[in-house]
Amino acid sequence: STPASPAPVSSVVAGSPVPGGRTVSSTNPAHLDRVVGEVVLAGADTFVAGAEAARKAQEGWAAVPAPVRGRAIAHIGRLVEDNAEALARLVTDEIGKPYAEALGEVREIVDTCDFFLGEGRRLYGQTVPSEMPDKQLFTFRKPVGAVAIITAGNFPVAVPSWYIVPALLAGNTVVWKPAEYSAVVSAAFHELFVRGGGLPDGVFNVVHADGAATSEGLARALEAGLVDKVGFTGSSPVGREIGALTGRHLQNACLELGGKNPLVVTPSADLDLAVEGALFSGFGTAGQRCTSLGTVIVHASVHEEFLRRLDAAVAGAAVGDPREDVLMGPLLDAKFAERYEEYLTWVQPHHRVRGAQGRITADNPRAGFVGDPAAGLFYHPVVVDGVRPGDRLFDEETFGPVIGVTTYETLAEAVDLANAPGYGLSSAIYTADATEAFTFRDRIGAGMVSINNSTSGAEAHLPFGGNGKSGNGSRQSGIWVLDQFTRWQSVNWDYSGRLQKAQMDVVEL
Ligand code: UN1
Repeated sequence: STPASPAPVSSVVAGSPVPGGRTVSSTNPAHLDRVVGEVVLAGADTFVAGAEAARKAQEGWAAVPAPVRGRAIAHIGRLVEDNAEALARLVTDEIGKPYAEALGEVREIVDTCDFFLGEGRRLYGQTVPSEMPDKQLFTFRKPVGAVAIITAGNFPVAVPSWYIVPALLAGNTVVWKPAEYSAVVSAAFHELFVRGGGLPDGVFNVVHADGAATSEGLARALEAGLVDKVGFTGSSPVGREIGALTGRHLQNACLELGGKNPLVVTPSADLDLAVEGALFSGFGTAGQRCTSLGTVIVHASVHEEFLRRLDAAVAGAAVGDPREDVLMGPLLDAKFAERYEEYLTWVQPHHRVRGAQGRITADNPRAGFVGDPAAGLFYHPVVVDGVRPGDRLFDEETFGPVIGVTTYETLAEAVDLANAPGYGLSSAIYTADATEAFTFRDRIGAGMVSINNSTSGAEAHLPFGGNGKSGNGSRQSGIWVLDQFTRWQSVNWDYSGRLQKAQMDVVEL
């Protein structure tokens, strides 16, 4: 594992490290006795200072021609690619994500840079005809300004890049608050971005802080008019708070929240493929993706056979050292392990617990541990059959390696069950019937639908985002995220030499 970094990780505001604060250790969740690095957690003042630095640097950064900003993004992408393996190893060490997935996550930064480096030479506006002669209408994209990005640690590098790359490309400056438990990875990411892009001081600030300091700092920065846009990836309850706070400042935050993502298995499904999809999206990243599978909704006629194959797959799944070729490593952090055990108490008497040999019960949640609980945050993958609306396991996001299973008779019923929890991020259907697939696509409330693929695995240039409890309708990725980080400016240019009044000086044929 990576040796502990000699200097503690600290916030960087206007190009300089910020001293002072409470020092905590970021540990390796696969070996809780191994410290990956020390982190200095700053207070609310530092968050405000980060926003101030972003505010000060913004005009200068916006004045850099967009194609030149695009080149900065190209250089960032190249540097990340050159350091991909080291960064992925750090992801594996600090949050326990299996190395292959961690490398894929780093690849996602490069994909995002690949997309946006070209956008530097596009960032198109439009020319629009006027209803009057000798007059031309235009649209321009303008940067929003100084943006605050607050991200979770389950995707400690890919998801931040989804915000930070387009924000910078479009001429915004950033204050970023990463998760405390992925601070060492975040510091490496920040360093690669600043160095790779040759970013002037203050363009990209990072503030390591806990939730309380961040919410106080964000509230003060908004009050002081230092932040023009907030991007947040995390839980639905915190998303609601941020939505309410930014709403009071007439802002529309970009919110990417939780999910309870359904996977429908129809009678015509390729069952082995569906099992593979359920395994990857249920237990990959130990079930801690926002796109993780929540509930399998399987047609009653194939329920037994599907479960038989899923049981076999789960029994054969490798759980262990995330540096090895495993399906699942440990949970991200002790606080998630604690919460996950609380979720396991939601198992009801009418549920049939599988996959952990039935050992997990409400009064014995720790029976799910692999090995010595003190050594690492390892759990068995758990399948709970017989969940139904009204059960917390059916209704609520668990953010852990447990999936529910329920049955349906008609497609309409499957869609109702899929929509019932009120989230709407990702979804999947396994079917050989195109009509069924497209009917599902039409009726499902989710922002993302997979047909014969798992609920996870978004690509960096397709809109990503959810509805209902999963967000406020904002979308990331590809050209669509530019609507988060730019605002349209409409321009009319009258070269007639007289005052032409719209709707009043009507030109007749
Ligand atoms: C998240 O869990 O916050 O589609 C993002 C996926 C990943 C991204 C997930 N590419 O699962």
